[in-house]
Amino acid sequence: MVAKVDFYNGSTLISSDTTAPYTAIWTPSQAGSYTLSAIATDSQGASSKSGSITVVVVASQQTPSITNVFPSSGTPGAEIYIMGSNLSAVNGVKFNGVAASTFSVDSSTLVIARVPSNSTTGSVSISAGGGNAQSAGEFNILPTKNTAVISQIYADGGRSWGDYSHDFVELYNPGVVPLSLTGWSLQIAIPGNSGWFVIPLSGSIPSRGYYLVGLAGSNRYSNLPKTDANGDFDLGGRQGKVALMKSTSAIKGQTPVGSSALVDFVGYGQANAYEGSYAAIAPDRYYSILREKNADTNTNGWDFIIDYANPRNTATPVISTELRR
Ligand SMILES: [Ca+2]
Ligand SMILES: [Ca+2]
Repeated sequence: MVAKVDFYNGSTLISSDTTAPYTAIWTPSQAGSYTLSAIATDSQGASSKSGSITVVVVASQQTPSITNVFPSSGTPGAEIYIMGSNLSAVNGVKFNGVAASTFSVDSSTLVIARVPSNSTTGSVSISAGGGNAQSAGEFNILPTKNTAVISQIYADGGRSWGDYSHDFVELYNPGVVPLSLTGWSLQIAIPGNSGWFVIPLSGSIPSRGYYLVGLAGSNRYSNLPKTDANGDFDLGGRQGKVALMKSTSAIKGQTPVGSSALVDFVGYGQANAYEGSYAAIAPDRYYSILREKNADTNTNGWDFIIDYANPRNTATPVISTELRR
């Protein structure tokens, strides 16, 4: 005859019952997976253990709320903090009705979301099992800056001492969305030639990614990564000028500085024009000139360092840590 039944959560006693029917009431304090079992003891002291069952307890579906969106403005692709309460079960985030494809639930009080590329200014809303919530204020969508920089120049392609078969110019997009190059051009001035050579560009540069323009070199072999655009122009080793323009019209005069179509310009070595007060150092043999940290102070002499050539193209993986800057 059963005298007592002990009920357990794992090895922790929940309660004991000495009268039939033998029951226990248990309220878990938090969501999780629990293993429950019971041990019956008879009046002679003999006992028998039941099989165990596993119970998964889910969080109660409480109504979420938004107390703050930080910052209150940003460009598409920017990371935004949505703060509030009961956010653990958030399963959707929208910016003025446009779903954010990238978001993560950090805690019950914080969701981190990226502004979707096609959203417009308006309130931020979230959906969760327990309901929906909307921000009190509007989130301002800022225009994406359509900008890129000339990130690397290599001028000794195809020489017996050079590391690479072709000269190249590399571009970098510091933005958080891809940058379309439709209607843009790379323009090059070569010592001994008057005027500018125009290389129309197409396609786009990935967010925080690169774009490789192959130039003159030895056609007997090629060891550049796949180029994204090409022009058979030979960059000078001692001096040169390279301009990225939002136009395919050839630059007039010695310098594009001051042109509304100018995106970025580099004059190196003994070039007769450059950004700011000093020309960049000239590249040499195995070496490229590279834009340090891809930053642009608009003085070429401050921005470029000389180092081993390292051509990168649109397929070069974006370093994921850069996304968390
Ligand atoms: Ca060259
Ligand atoms: Ca610049």
